[in-house]
Amino acid sequence: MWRKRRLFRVAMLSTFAVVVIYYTTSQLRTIQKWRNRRKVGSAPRWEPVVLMNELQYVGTERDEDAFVRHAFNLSSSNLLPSDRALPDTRHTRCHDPSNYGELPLETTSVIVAFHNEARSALLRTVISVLNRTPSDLVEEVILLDDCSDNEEDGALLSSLPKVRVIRNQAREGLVRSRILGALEARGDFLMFLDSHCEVNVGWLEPLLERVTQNPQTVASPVIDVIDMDTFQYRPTSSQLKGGFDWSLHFKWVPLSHKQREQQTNPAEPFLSPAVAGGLFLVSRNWFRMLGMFDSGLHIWGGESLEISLKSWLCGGKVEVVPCSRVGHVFRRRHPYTFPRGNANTYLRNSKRVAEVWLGDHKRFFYEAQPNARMMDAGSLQEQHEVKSQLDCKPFQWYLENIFPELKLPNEENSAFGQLRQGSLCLQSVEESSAIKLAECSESEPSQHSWAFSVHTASIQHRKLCLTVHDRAKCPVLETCTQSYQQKWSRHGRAVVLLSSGQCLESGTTSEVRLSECRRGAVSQQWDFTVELQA
Ligand code: LR7
Ligand code: MN
Repeated sequence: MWRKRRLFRVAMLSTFAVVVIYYTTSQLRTIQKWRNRRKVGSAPRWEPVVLMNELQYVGTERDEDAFVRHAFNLSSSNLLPSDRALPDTRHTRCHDPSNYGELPLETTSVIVAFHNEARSALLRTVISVLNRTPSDLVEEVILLDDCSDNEEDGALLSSLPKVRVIRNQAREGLVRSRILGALEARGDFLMFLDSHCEVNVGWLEPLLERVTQNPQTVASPVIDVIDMDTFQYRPTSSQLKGGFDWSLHFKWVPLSHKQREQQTNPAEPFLSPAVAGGLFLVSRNWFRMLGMFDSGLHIWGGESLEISLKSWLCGGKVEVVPCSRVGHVFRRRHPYTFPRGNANTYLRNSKRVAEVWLGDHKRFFYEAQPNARMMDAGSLQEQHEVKSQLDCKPFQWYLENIFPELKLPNEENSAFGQLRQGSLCLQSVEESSAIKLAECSESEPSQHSWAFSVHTASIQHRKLCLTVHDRAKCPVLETCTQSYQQKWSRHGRAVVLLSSGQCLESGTTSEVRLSECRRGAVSQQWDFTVELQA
C-alpha cells in the first residue's frame, strides 16, 4: 500500500516535471523564434526538420563499387545523417548579421532539378535548405524530378514541409527542368541548386541582400567542396571569379589587381564575369525578362554562361557573394546518359551560346572548337529576339569592361589552356617553381593558363617560362629570359626542348622530366586545351 502510494507520488511528480519542462521549452522556443525574427543570418526560425523514416527512404542501395551509380562514394553519403553539422567556412565578418541591410519581405523558391540522384544526397540537399534558412524567406523547395527511374525518389519527399515535387514524364535535361521549375515557382526570387549540395549557415541572406539592392543582379554563393569519396566538407577560396576560355569551358579566375585594391575586406561581394557554376539567386521577374534559360539547350551545360552573358550584356550584373557558402559534390564524370551523346550535346549547347552572344568573336570559339563549325545548333530565333528586345550590348563591351582577362588569342600563342596528358594536367607549385602532374580539375587555377608560342618558342605559365637547367632533368618555372634553356617546339604531340632535342615526359609518380624522344610513347604525348593553329 505504502509502496503503491510512493509510486503514485513519483508518477505524479514526474508527469508534472515533464509538463513543466515541455511548457518552458516551448515557451523558450516561441521566444527564441520571436527573437530570431529580428535577427538576420541566424539559426532557422523553425524546428529542425528531419524525415521520420529517413533510413527507410535512403534504403540500402549498394554497389560493389560504391562509385558506379553516382560517380561519388554512395556508402559515405548513405552513412551521413541528412542533418549533419557543417564547419562554418565563412569569414568572421559574415557572422555579424548587422552587416546585411534590410531583407526583403519577398520569398524565394529553391529549385532543385535531379535525375537519378542518390537519395541520401538529395535528402541532405533539401534538409540543409529547410534547416539553415529562416522559414519566412522560403516560399517552397521545388524538386524537379527529371524522369528518374524510380518515381519514389522524389515523391517520398513531398511530405517534407514546403517541398513540392514535380516530375517530367520524359527526360528533359537539367536546363529545361530548371525552366519548368521557374515557371512553377511562386516565390519572388529563384535559387537554383544541384541535387547533391548542402547549404551552409546563413547562406541565403547575403544573396538576398544583393538581389534586393539591385534586382538585376545574378548572385552566386562561394561553392565549397564536398569530397566525392569521403563527403568531408571543405572550404574553397572565396576570392575567385567565374570565367571561361574560348572553348566556352568554365574556369576560375583570380580577382584582378584592381578588384583586390578596391576590396576593403574579403567578405565583400565582387563582380564576376560569370556565375560560379550553375548555383545562383535571381529575381523571378528579371529571369523572365531575360527569357530564362535558352530552352534549346539539351541535358547539361551552357546555361550558366548563357545567363551570365545575357545578364551582363542586357543591363544586369553577376556577383559572387563570399558570405554565402554552399557545398557541392564535384565529380569527374556524368553518372547519367546523354541521349544524343555527351560531347556532342555539350558542344552543341556551347555553339548556341557562342552564336547568340559572342558576336564576331565567335570565330575564336570555332578556332578552339573546330568540330562545332559543322554542327546544326537548331533555331536561335527566340534568343536573338531577347537580345534585340532588351537592346543588349555587344560582346566587345563585355571583353573590355567585364572580362579583360579573356585575352584575344593572337598569333603569338598557338596553343593555350591546360597542358594535359590523358586525365592528368601540368600544375605549377608556386613556392618552388617546380611543376608536377595532377588529376585535371577545372577549379585548379595552377593548371590553367599554360601557353605555347611558336613565335618565341616558349611555354609559359602566366608570366613564368618553362625552363630546364643544364644537366637537370626536371623542368621548373622561372622568369622568362629568352635563353636556350627556355626554347621549346612541338612535333605532333611531343614537346621538345630545342637545345637538347629531348622530350617532355611524365614519370611514374607525379613528376615530369626530360628524356630521349621515343616516337609514339604515350608518356610523351601532350595536348593543350585550345589549339589555335587549325
Ligand atoms: O538530364 C539531367 N537532368 C538533371 O536534372 C542531367 C542532370 N540533371 C541534374 C543533376 O541531377 C544535378 O542536380 O542537374 C544537376 C547538375 O548536374 P551535375 O551535378 O551532374 O553536373 P555538374 O555538377 O557538372 O553541374 C554544373 O554544370 C551544370 C551545367 O549545365 C549546371 O550549371 C550545374 O548547376 C553546375 N553545378 C555547379 O555549378 C555546382 C558547382 C560547380 C562549380 C563551379
Ligand atoms: Mn553537380
